[in-house]
Amino acid sequence: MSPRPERPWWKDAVVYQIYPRSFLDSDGDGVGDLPGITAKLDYLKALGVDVVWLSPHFDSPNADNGYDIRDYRKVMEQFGTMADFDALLAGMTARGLRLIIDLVVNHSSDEHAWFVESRKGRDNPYRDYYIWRDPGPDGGLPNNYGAFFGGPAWTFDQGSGQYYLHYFAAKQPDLNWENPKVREEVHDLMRFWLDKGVSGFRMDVIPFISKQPGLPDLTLEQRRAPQFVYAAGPKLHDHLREMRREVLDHYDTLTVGEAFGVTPDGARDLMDSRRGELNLVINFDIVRMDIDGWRKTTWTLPRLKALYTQLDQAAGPFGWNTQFLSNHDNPRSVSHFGDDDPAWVERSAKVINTLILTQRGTPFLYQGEELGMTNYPFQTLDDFDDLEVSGRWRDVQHRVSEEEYLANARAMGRDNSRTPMQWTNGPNGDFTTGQPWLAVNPNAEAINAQDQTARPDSVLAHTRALIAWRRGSVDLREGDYRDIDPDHEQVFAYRRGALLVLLNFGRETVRYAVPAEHPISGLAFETAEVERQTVTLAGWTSAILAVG
Ligand code: TEU
Repeated sequence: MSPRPERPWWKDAVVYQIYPRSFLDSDGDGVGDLPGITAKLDYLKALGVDVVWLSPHFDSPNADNGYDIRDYRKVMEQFGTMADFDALLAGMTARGLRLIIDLVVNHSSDEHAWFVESRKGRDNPYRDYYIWRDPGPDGGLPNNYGAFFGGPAWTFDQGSGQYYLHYFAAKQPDLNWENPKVREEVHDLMRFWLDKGVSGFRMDVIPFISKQPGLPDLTLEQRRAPQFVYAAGPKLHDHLREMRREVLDHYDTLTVGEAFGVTPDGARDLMDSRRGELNLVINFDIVRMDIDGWRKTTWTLPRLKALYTQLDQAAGPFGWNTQFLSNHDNPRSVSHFGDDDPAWVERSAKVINTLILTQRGTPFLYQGEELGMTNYPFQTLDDFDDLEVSGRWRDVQHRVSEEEYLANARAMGRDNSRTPMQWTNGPNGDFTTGQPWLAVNPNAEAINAQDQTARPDSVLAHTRALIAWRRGSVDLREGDYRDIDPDHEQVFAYRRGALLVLLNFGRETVRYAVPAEHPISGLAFETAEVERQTVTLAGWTSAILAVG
């Protein structure tokens, strides 16, 4: 790691995301838990990651798998106890690993004590913790906002005769950040976890916390992608700077904002180191490049490359990007951007992981990506657990066939990445001894950690080796990024400082002629056939060359 004081530690870190529900179940109830993670810390250490981002581990009725929090200071019962959390953190600290946790404060659960109070009536002291509105002039909804999980973003409360706002499910009421008490509560709960020793937060849909003044109706155009309106509230930057001043500046932290609804230029402001807001943002441009609402469209390699260049330029000298191709809300990277045919999955997962680990920015690997885990072969809509799949289906079923909807959910549904980790080729991949909450992918027989740990040519071995190599490479960690061949339809070729990275995104072998201005001086990582300036890349392989 870089010893230079002006370079923050998180720029050189590799982050690994854990979705606790699906990582490892230690007590046989079919749900992953904190002791399960503690049991695998040596696995993570051997992989070589520096930071774990833990998806929500808080008390929750699980309408949205923990993204609906009932008590911000309590551990979800299915995941264990506070003592289990402390043991996990101690185990990580002992191994030099840092932990960042999920801060979900755009909304809480409707079962949170604040909301239970708030809905008691207009005079309740907690009323203003949430966003309540009278019915519209026609007696109906206060405005035409839609919720991401289907239906309107408003739910009527009989008792008090008002509607409350929820951008996500009705069980996820939005908090009112205009209320200073809400902001203080959030600052307090952040301190609670920082004082325990966590190293920061991944902030869930953080751009949504500031609402549009007066909550005007969306235009037809805006209704297609309301996130861009929701993320553009006028107080967002003030709230973030206040959070920084009040809380974060007093600790050594990493903050990563989930920048849903933010353009690359907007993201630059959020992470500009001079502005004192966030350190990093999670950008949606790449993972959603081929998504239109619930529909999957197509992507091309030149378009993907253009996005990488755009994002790199948008970050500018005062920003720093995150590099990721999957998480718990997106399909598996090898199925989305690679080739998950059993004959190609290993090779292409290595190419995908090489892309993530050699771009300029802080890489985020999602659990199972180090193994090349794939999408799940869903057969019917009932196979999905995710409320997004059922909620959107209710919205569109009057105009879309089930077959078409299912085909899209199979490709893009969030449960693809939420199926349990595949540890061995045993029953349920040895994720649990009980009945898993979501089915284990049948390909655990072929794709699992035990097999890959033993095999030097595995995706896991490749990913480990590259993480280790990256640590020693200033070019990969700090070097400038330049795409040298933006139009090539099968090869992704880019400079990182004095390195040239070549990725073959197809099954056919390519004899790639490297332009003379990048004189090859040798192979830096991995083997490939190099003859003067020509590199032969077999189907779905990569090469990292020293040039200049
Ligand atoms: O997700 C933000 C988000 O809006 C999307 O990624 C979401 O998955 C959906 O596709 C929107 O259409 C965050 C969390 O990561 C996600 O798991 C939660 O469900 C959501 O916020 C609500 O907390």
